[in-house]
Amino acid sequence: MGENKFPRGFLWGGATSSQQIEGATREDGRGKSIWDTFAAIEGNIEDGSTPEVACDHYHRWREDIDLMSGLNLGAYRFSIAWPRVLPNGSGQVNSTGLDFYDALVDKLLEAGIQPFPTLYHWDLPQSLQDQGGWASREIIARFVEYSQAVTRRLGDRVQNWVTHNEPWCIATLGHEEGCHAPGHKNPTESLAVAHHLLLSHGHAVQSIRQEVPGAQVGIVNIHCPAHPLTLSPDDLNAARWFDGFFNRWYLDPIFKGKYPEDVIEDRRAAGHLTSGELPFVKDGDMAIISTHLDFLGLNYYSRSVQQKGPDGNPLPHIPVPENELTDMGWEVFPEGLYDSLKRVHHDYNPPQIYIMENGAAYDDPISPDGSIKDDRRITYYQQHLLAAQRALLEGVPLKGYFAWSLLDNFEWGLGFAKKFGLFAMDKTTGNRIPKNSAYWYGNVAATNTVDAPHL
Ligand code: IFM
Repeated sequence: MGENKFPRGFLWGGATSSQQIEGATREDGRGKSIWDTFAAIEGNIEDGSTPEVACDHYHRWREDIDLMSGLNLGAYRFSIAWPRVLPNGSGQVNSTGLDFYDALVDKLLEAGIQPFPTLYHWDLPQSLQDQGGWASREIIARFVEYSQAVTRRLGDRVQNWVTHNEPWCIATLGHEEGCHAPGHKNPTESLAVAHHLLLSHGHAVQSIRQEVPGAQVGIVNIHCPAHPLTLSPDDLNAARWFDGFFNRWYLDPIFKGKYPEDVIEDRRAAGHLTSGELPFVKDGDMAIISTHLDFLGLNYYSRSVQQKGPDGNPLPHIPVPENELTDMGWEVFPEGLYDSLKRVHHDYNPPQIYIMENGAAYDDPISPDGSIKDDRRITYYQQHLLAAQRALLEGVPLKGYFAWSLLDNFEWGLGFAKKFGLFAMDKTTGNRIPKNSAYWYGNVAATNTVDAPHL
């Protein structure tokens, strides 16, 4: 492997999700999702936008695959909208909804692009939320039913499957902080939600393997290294707390079959649990959650610097002024990707790892010559890829990298104001406009080499 060269067969991909790009939320029998509901409530989405049209990918998907071919991509990570497949969450399958993914998969394969579908990237059917959503144990059977409907249709062509995207975000942002759908602020509920997500993941892994012989199955977790602001015992404890709450609460059950004791104690001390027992865990659950995986998808954006706050609890996030921040307010910290890969490999040893999301939000204008000079995004990608390559050279079984995101899209509670795309989208025409980072990334994929950007 040359200095900046990646191994032969390394997969270069782009990533998106259904609710963020598809639009067509009322077409062809699609049911309502919790994000349709959440976005319709005034004040929930910072720029007042909704995902009703989004990037209109539901109609422009052929063109979007052509964009990926133009970038020499070998893989595409997208998600399937549960409400398109089962408009009521369960029961009658909407075959027109599945037709969309069927055609998408065929065209991807024709273009030599491996499909990496994610079953759940946050767009729960509203009717299931009305029955308790992820807080109810009933949802597990519904998720398996949904995963069967999808794998029975696509499993003859799709080998790589992801169950959930970022359970931490679903549990914490959606059920503890309330800034994501369904907008609940209930820490006790969020713990049950996390457990039901993990348990539904374990059941779905088993079901996917039954339906798709030879399937490669994984889950995608967001990973965020926690660093203490100072080496004081309080700050060190704050960093331990954050790491437990964000990373280990998900990785320990999946790979070790148990929840971390220190986090259980943190939650009990905070009053989120009445005792050191987890009331939602039943006999046999942990064995199902820790069903062997073929790969772990790791999403990385930034680190978190932790400090004990005035009330004794860790402060949520300390920006480090000397480092650059992206438009999300997230510190650019490429070493954190190297550390995350090494840590996950060392502590959990998944057989294969894919970086399933990595990227940066920056808003760069269209220049008079029509180009979008997003140099900061190119530098971000370059530095993170070099950090990933360093981990690879040191033995981490990293198999591929998916840039987040192919297109500027609906960035959840922040609407369309935060732009992660390799392609921008003209608001009026919906036309895709390549940014300079798209050309740069296309060259990385073509040469399997991370060149220094010429800025
Ligand atoms: O846009 C999101 C994506 O849906 C999940 N991971 C983080 C991205 C950036 O916030």
